[in-house]
Amino acid sequence: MYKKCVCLISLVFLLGLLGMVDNASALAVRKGPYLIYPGNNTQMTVLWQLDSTSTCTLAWGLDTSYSTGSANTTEYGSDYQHKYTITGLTPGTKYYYLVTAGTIQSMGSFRTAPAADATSVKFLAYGDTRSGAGNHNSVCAGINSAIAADAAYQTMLLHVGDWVAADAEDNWLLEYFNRSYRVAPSADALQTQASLPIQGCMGNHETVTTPGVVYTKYWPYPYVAAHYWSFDYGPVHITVLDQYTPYTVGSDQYNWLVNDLSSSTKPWKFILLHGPGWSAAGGHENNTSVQTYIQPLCVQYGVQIVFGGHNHYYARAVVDGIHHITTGAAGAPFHTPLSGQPYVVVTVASTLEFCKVDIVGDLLVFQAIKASDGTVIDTFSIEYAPDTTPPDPNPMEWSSAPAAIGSTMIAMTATTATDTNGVEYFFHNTTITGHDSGWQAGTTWTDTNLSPNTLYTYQVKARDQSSSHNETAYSTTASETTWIMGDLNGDGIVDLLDFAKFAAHWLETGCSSPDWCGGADLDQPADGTVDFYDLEIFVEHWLDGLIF
Ligand SMILES: [Ca+2]
Ligand SMILES: [Ca+2]
Ligand SMILES: [Ca+2]
Ligand SMILES: [Fe+2]
Repeated sequence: MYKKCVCLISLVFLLGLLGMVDNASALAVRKGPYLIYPGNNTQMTVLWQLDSTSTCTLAWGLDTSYSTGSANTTEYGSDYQHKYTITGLTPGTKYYYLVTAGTIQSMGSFRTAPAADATSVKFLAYGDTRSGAGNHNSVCAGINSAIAADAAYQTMLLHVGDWVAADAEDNWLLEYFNRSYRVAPSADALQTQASLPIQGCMGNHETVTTPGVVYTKYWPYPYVAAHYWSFDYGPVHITVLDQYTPYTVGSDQYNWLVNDLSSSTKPWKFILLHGPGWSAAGGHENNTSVQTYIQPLCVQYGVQIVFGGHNHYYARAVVDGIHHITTGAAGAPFHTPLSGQPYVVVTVASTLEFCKVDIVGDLLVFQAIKASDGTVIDTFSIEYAPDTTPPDPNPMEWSSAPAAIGSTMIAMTATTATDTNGVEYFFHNTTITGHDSGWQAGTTWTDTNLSPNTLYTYQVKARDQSSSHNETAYSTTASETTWIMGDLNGDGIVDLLDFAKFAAHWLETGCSSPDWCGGADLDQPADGTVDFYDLEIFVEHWLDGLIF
């Protein structure tokens, strides 16, 4: 009994000692440092994860003296994660940073996003890294070589999703953030992650196990909702979609997308999603929701490229001038593309690859690159033709000048204008405020709730639906007087002809704007019924307009 106790106590003591030794020596970096571009060109977010608690220091600067600034960080959440957004940086500038955790030092560098008015930019894209950590590491070796050959590619790396096989801790640890691959002489994936903000979307594999939970933990992008968001990068606007949250017409994501694309004034617009609308099958079929809901918006709002993956090869389809890229060969087991698929112009099977985009002013050059040797496996260019001309005619013209159609209504029609990017019209009541049409698609507009027997003046203008919204000059002004109260036929006198019309609507209900039961619902505001209240007003105005 005594012996047993001693043994147990010794064992417990020994275990405790081991634990202490373990705690003291085992501080290690589990992930990162890696980067997220938070959408502001004077900022960069640096993230890393340790395996135990430690206060860390992040220092940064224009060289490896890291002398511009520094900050201490403490972990957030419950899993030894650290995250710090450096602010006050100069756009388009390379910075070096150093993370110090205990005796461990991890270095990296990044380039801030270009100035908002920059006209040139380069960036990279890849996807479907998934369970092939070794393959992923090889692709990163190719990416690192591309940056070594042209430092201007140290900007950002888009990821089209399927980062891991399943959204579980072990997958993220052993797959995307795997630290054991050491393709000589360095760990290439770690170097890529420490050098480029990775701007990604969610793939279907990130919905496996815990849908998006661990994904969001390691990639806390500035989501608008669910996992969709957007950001500007120099002359580029990138919209990141979440295909595992509804995006059908009328859904929150769809409405956000319409607003996002229509309000961006950037010349270059790209969409990042996982499952492409047009690809070469052999793995997954085309995503018909992208075809139905996303493609029309690409046409309408001038999206030039949709980046996708899901199929593990490179492919390009061109539909109505929009390039649908499948860049899904950065790690996962290859699929074999089928030939003869609609709109597909290029497929490259069984080659680890990534994409390079090089924009100089109005010219974009795209290259798909074989990761192992830098060979160009596909290339195309897009010339951006900015819309600088307003619709025709300019100034805008009247098709039908404003004409009263009641004592409270004036209707008018603009000439149908033409523009390659579509036209919207704006009718302006210059007499009183609050009576403009707002931008509308139709050429006809009726101004309502006006005062009887009052002169109103109007102008109309048009604009195109390009991102620059070029406007025509206003038309000539045109004026019109509303009919006098009780004059239901507009001949200027309240007489028996009007009474006949009034009687025809007698006791009618459900009168509504703009007609108000032929104008017989006279009370102000009209109550929807032609009754004694209206008759009283009609009688009050009997023979108004008659000149004695
Ligand atoms: Ca135009
Ligand atoms: Ca009349
Ligand atoms: Ca009434
Ligand atoms: Fe996928």
